[in-house]
Amino acid sequence: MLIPDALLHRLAAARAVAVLTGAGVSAESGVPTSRGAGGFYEGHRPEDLASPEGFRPDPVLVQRWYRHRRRLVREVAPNPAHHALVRLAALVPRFTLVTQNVDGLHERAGSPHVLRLHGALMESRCATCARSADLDAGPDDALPVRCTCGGLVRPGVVWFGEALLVDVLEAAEQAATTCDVFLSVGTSGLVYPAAALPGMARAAGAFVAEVNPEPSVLAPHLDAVLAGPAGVVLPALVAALETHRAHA
Ligand code: BV8
Ligand code: ZN
Repeated sequence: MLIPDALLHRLAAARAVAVLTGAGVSAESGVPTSRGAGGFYEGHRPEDLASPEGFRPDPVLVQRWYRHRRRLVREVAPNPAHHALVRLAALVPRFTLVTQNVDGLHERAGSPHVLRLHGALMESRCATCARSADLDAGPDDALPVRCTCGGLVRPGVVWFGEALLVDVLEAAEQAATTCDVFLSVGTSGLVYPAAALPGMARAAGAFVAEVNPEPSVLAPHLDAVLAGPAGVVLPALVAALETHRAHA
């Protein structure tokens, strides 16, 4: 995998690097992407289930979907893309990892201080009293899972139509607008406000590149597009940077 010289030089000279990841980073761990083939559940699109409007009329279906995803995530492991981002962080003075993913794989790979824009799949709480409650409690045929207060249990993720945590989003925007290099990895660039981050970085003068086997909607507006799977491209990028450093 050839890394563009322009990206390598900007990375080698960078004081601050910010990375935004999407579902594509976890694809090689076996976690289906939202818009890929495996994204549908019993014929439903994720954006139809991952919202208050999807949960209210059919909490059993939505709880079953999240229990299924939590079981899957427990069985998968971080892939070379996650591990490469841990190595990259050690090569730059200031590194910020922002993720749209809720699977917790960056944390399991050892990335510290991950800015999780859309929350955490493995956390769950009561939709009424907000106390922590176990979404995996009881058998599937006893759904819906309820809190001791009687409220329905929901996953600890940000649904479509719900606001992101203000402090997390502000920290992500701060990182995007103060970095020298911004990498957008494994995201289709369709979900806002996360999808606005690469454009904000570029407007603030950063060199912006994406890593994706398919060009995202953001691709035409970026400085470089590395066409390939994150599990191949990111390790190659880190190796090239380490070599560049050794000969500098
Ligand atoms: C908000 C948690 C405002 C849940 C997620 C109309 C009506 C209502 C809202 C809107 C609307 N129009 C726009 C909106 C805003 C909406 C939005 O953007 N909708 C989109 C669909 C148009 N956004 C919101 O609602 C956000 N909130 O705006 O609030 C507000 C303000 C104040 C008060 C109240 C409200 C909330 C958005 C968060 C939604 N939650 N996740 C859950 O997971 O169950 S988003 C969900 O989608 C995942 O987090 C996932 O990450 C994301 C999809 O994006 P990607 O990560 O990019 O994944 P995707 O599958 O799309 O793409 C994968 C990419 O990987 C592809 O490009 C593929 O080529 C690539 N790939 C594949 N293999 C690999 C690879 N890349 C590298 N390597 C590989 N091997
Ligand atoms: Zn409750």
